[in-house]
Amino acid sequence: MFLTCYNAERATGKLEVTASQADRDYIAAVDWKAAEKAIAEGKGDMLGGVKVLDPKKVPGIIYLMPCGKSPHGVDVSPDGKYIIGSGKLQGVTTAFNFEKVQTAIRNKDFTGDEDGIPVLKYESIKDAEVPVGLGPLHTQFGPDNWAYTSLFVDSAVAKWKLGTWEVVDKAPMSYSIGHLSAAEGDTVSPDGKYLVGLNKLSHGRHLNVGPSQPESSQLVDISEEKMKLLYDAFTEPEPHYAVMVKADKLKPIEVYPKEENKHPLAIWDVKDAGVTRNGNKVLVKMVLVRSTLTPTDFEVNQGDTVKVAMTNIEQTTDELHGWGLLDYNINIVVDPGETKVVTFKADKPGVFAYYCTNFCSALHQEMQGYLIVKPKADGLGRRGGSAGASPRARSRPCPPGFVGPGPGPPGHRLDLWKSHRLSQPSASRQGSSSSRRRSACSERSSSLSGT
Ligand SMILES: [Cu+2]
Repeated sequence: MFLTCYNAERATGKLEVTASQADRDYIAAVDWKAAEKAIAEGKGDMLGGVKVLDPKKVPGIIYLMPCGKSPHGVDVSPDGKYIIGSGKLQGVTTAFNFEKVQTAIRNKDFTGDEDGIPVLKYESIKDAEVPVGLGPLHTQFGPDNWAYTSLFVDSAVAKWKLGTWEVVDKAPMSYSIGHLSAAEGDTVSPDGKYLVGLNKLSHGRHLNVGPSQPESSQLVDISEEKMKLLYDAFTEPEPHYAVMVKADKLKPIEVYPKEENKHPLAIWDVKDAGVTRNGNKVLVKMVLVRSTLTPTDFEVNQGDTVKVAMTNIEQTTDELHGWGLLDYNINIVVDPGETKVVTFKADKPGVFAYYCTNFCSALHQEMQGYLIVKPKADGLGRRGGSAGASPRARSRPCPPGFVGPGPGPPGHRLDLWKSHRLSQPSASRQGSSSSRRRSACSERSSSLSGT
């Protein structure tokens, strides 16, 4: 197993100076089978509860291969013959020969040690320094001994051949490239055909939308002698070690099978949905299925601890549902066949909409309900009621566009609230809770009819 290591100086302080004193950093070659054997033989010291092998006490488990300063990646060729690594600011990448590494270890061909770890002689283990270009970071592989190295400083990908060490082509990247991913290029049988250059710094390639710049990646055709840029796409920031595999290798499950859901709070029938109270703890078992969240509303008392266990009983591919309760900063997604639980303290009184936050059908927006949190005491010192289906549930005074009152931002979908705010005179917003509710209803219907 190989890994890069840098700051061989163990320097601190001004690293631009202090960590650049030595000629080389290292690639560490770990004989993990020897390490495994040492552990089996009872070697190793317990450090903070973890068993650690000290190379000084257990020789033969790790060796250092000298490498250009500040190396980034280290990659092994598909046939296992070569180890490729280089300094981040070099103009060459080094191909080390694995057989030569093993021979050097056997012959104790060392130039010294670092904290008891033997350093192999560079000249004895390298096969070639390949002039790929400036800033080589990572190497991926194709069929027929082709290798592809990302060049951070040159902003390019170099194509070269293992064995002959000939650099045959360079594909410019429109940004500083970091990692790269060739089709199955990290396996013993690379597929060739495609390569993706993964961005490190896009340097204004895209429209500036703020301090954080969009990141991009570029798809390159590597099926022919000359590489060809095919496509430029956006990507998540800082992509690392992406792997490209053939689509037919992917066999994910499409839903969580009902029979495998052993969640103690899972329910599969709307008749089992409901609300139970134990002291000030309220448990809501909820069913999520197109196009209803059951129960469609429930009441709790201010201060209650509310646990909502929701089961998405769909067994249809891609039929995810969400449960958003905006005013309590809750928004979770439940996959088909999955049960998820959310617990919160109902500390804000009012009526709050909860709704499906994952588009699921034509009635997706209608898939919503209401949490009613009764205030601790009204103006006359009377306390709110107990948990259960609300009276409103039995005789709905409002259409689904109902806007809840409440002291904070109204418990409502943002789009509806926007239309509400735009058209409602401020005076009516200061009326009583019930008049606000009524005006919100009429407001909603008028805004609906107006659109
Ligand atoms: Cu839904």
